Amino acid sequence: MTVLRCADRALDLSQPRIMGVINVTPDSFSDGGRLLRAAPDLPRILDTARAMLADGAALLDVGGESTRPGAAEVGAEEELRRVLPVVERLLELDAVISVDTSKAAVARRVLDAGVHMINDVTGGRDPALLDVVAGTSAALCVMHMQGTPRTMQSAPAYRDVVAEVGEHLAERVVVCRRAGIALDRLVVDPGFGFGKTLEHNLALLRNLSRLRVDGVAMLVGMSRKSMIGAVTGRGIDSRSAGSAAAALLAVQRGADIVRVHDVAETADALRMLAAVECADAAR
Ligand code: HH2
Repeated sequence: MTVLRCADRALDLSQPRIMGVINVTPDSFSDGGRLLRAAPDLPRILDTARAMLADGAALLDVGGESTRPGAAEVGAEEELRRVLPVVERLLELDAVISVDTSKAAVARRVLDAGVHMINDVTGGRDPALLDVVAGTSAALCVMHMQGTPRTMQSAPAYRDVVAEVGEHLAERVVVCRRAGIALDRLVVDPGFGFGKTLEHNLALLRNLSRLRVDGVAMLVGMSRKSMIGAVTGRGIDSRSAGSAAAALLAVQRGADIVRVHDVAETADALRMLAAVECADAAR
């Protein structure tokens, strides 16, 4: 997989890519309420997005519903009220614009508006969402989650987390292909923190290369999550170094795209990796 087809954009994956997180929610775990007042704060969102691109992001992921453990569910109308005006503006920028949604109705409206990718944390559980994406040439990210955001952290349990998540991702790829979405439009994601304990998350990161599905891009999101807090002992606002280290470890183990809040720090970490690998290749 060297190119991910995302509607009219082609994302070159011969080098790792950074996806910047734009949460237009009142309650996201790390940045809720920053970009949404009574309505989306469009000037501030555009400034944030431009800064992320200048810092090295190639994709921007816009979310209108928090998926943090126990988060309240949001209706499609409210989700669209939050994300649609935002994506309409972000589409002016030179980036792959993704929308983080599990609702077919939301996906349809934002794809009509021109977004390049749908990021579904339920991994395409709703066949209607797969049909909507299949009817376009946009990309789709399918993530693994045990349970639902409301229940997922109550008692996550696996026989063998690496094998089970790997099997699930391979199965979702088959389902997506049957629905009519080609391999070069698909992205898989092990879903760090979604129905996983710290030990599960660390095992997945350690064995990330085993989770790859042939011919399919891989995305990971660990940025600022509780696994970083548990390892470093730091609060949400002080997890950028731990998050950049986790992104680096993921790229070394085969991730193509890292979904992060702190783009500049992540880009520096990946620059260091590229410099070392280039020097290695030249020897
Ligand atoms: N994590 C979050 C949201 N969406 N999508 C993918 N593909 N992978 C992830 O790991 C992932 C995701 C949670 O992070 P965040 O968006 O910062 O928080 P919230 O869900 O509270 O808005």
